[in-house]
Amino acid sequence: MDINARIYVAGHRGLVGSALVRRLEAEGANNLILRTHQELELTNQNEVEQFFHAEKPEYVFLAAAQVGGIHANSTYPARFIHDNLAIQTNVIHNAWKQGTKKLLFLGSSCIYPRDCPQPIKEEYLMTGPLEPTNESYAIAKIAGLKMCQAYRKQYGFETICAMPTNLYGPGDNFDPENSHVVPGLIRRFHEAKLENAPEVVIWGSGEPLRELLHVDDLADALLLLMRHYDDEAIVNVGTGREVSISRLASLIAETTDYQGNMHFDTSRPDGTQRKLLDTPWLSARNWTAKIDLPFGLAETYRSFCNDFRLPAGR
Ligand code: GFB
Repeated sequence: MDINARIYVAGHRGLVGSALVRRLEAEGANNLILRTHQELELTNQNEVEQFFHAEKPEYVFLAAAQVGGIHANSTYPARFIHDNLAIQTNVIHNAWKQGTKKLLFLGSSCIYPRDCPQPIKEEYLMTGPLEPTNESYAIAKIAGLKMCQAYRKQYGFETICAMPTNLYGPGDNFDPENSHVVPGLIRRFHEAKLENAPEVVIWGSGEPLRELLHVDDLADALLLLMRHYDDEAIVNVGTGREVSISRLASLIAETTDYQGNMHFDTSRPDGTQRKLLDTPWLSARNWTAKIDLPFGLAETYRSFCNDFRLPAGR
C-alpha cells in the first residue's frame, strides 16, 4: 500500500478509525477519504453505491460498525445485527465493484465459541455455541468475514479479516451503560471521586479475564496486515496478556486516584470467562503490542478528561 494512495477509512470518528487516521497521517498519508456519519449513511445501499462510484478508493479499512459493551450488545441485538450486516454488505460489495485493490475488514474476538480452548486459534471459528450476550454482533461479524472470503474466492478480491481482542484507548465511547468495560469504569471511578462516593459498582463477579489491546497498537498491526498479509484465513490481533476485571478495576481506581471501595454487582452479567487470542502470524513477524496497560489507561483517562473538559484525576 502506497501511503499516498486513495485510502478510505470507514468509521474514522470511532475508536479504531480515529487511531488508523492518526497513524496514517503520521506516516504522511495525504489522500485519505473520510466521511462522517452525517455525510454518508453506510447502512444506506444507494448512498454507499454513489460514494464508491464517485471516489473509487484504492484501499479500504472497514472500521465502521455498531459497537458497544456487554449491556448494549444484549439490549439492542436487532440494531447490532441489522446495522452491522448492512454496513459491511454495502461497503464490501461496492469496494469490489469499483475496483478497490485491498479491503481490510475488522471483526472481533467474540466471533469464537464461548467455551473454546485458550489461547484461541483462528481454526476454532464455528466449532461451538457463541456467548449469548453478544450473539447478534458475533453473527454479523462472522457473516462479514465469510463475505470477504467468498469475494476473494469467486472474484479474486483481496480482502483481509482481522480479529482484534478487546480494545481501549483515546476517543472511546464513555457512555455509562453502553460502553465497554474500560471507558465505562473510567467514567464511573472519575465521577465517584468527584462526588466523594464511598463505593463504585463493578458489574459481574470481577473474575472474568480480558485481553486488552490499546487501539494505537491495533492500528500498527492493521497497517502491517494491509501491507504484507495476503491470505483468506482470518488473523487474530492481541497482546497475549490477560487481566481480571477486578484487577482492571483496581488499576482504574489508581489511575483516577479514587480512594473508596469497590462493590461487585453479581446481578449484572460476566459474559465470557476468558478470550485470549493466539496470534501466530504476528508472532512470526516478531510483532508485539508496545503500550502497557497502566500507561494506556492513564493516557485514556487524560483523553476522557480533555474531551469532556473535566478536571483531571491527579
Ligand atoms: O467490555 P465488556 O462490556 O464486553 O465487558 P465483553 C467485559 C467485562 O467487564 C464483563 C465487566 O465481565 C463485565 O461484567 N464489567 C464490569 C463491565 N464493570 C463494567 C462496566 O461498567 N461496563 C462494562 N461494559 N463491563 C464484548 C462484546 O464483550 O467484547 C463486544 O460485548 C465485543 O461485542 C467485545 O465483541 C470485544 O468483553 O464481555
